[in-house]
Amino acid sequence: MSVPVIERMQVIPVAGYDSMLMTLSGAHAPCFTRNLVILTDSAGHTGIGEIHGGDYTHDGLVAMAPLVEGTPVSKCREVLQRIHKMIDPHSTEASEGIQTLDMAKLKYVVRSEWAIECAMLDLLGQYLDVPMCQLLGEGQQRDEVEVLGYLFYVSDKRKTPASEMQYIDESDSTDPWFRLRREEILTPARIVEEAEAVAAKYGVKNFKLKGGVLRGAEEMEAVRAIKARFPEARVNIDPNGAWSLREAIDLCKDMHGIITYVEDPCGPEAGFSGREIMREFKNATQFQVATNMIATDWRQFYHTASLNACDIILADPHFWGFDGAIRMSQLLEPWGLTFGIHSNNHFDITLAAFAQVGAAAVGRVAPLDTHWIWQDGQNLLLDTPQIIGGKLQVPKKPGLGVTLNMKRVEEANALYRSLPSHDRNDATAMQYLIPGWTYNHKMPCLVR
Ligand code: GKR
Ligand code: MG
Repeated sequence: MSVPVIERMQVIPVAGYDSMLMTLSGAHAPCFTRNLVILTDSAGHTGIGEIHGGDYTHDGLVAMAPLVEGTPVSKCREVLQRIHKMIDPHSTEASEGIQTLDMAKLKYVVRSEWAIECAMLDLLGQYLDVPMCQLLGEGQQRDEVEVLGYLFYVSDKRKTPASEMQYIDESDSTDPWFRLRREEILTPARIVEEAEAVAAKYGVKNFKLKGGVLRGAEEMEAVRAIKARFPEARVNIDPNGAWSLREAIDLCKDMHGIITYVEDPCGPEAGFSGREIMREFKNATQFQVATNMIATDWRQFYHTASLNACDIILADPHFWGFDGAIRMSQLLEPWGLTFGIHSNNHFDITLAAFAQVGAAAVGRVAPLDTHWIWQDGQNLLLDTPQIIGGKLQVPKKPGLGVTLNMKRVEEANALYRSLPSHDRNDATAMQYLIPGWTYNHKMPCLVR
């Protein structure tokens, strides 16, 4: 039988609803955006991929379509090679990465072609009748993948004008987590309630608190409160590099036994890169550190590894590619370092993709990040992978192992088209909380 050929590539931008989640960059807007790639092959199969939203990524994908259509599903690597010849993957736009969490630079770190890689691996897996994880690295290592409970501070959406910022309301939901996730959560006691609700719903055993919102000492109180409530949990805090080296050391030095590892505690300062500063933080505190900021491509990773500046690399497949993320796990394993995955807001197609990558990663795998708990219910799939007992279930069907719900995709596309802007902007909502607020990568967003 001849290998099926990709007949059509559709790029469908979509949007979903979000809470007023707080980070160093400001406050999440009421909606987030993503781009879907849908490939159809001559055997009648559909391959899907999901990646970050925004016009830059969308337009890049549309320009790549002629390099994909007409190709046999077995030629994924050849297609990616053609794309890389066209777009120069080593362009300097991405070289600063997101060391300072500058959201305007995220679109250079995210590489559209990895959505095509995902959709092609989906088709190839269906053709060969194996799950995608069997096609990656050394094949499937596990059939469920631990995820962490990704906790955020949440601001009161009623402080923004409903006419302009229509945050989702779930106050009449019968699900306690669904109700809570749309309310204000700004104190240690409320963060503990959040952790309890997430643990009750998904069975997660470990937590990450997104910091960079309040003063570091207040965030440490929240971390202590989580650990007191869940003594067995691995608790991690991620201020996205908001603290100076001195502050980070002061804040963390007495937290051994409470924090398991720290994610991007500090970043570039005084002429030193985030990699050098993280190394000094490690020297001073002996804490393990994780990153999705100082190593977002192989060139940055070279310097990170040379300095031994990081112990846990959160290799988002949307930054590194699917093959690239698994290659990272293969590199880290013999060095005794740990692999993990970073996330931004996403739909359940990415959840399925994380399940496949998490299933194929070798060596030590940290519980994966996922924002899905904030989006759960807005499913674009008929068969959304489930998180049970804190473990994401790896789909058993071939390829990505999931099926699109086209009606939901059309609705999410209509929502996208109704938005005034498609790019992430965390400043607008923030300016309703603090008039005139502007981003400062060294100041927690509610500290002005
Ligand atoms: O989605 O707001 C967010 C996160 O803060 C995101 O921007 C970060 O990139 O979650 C990410 C992280 O772990 O640094
Ligand atoms: Mg992070």
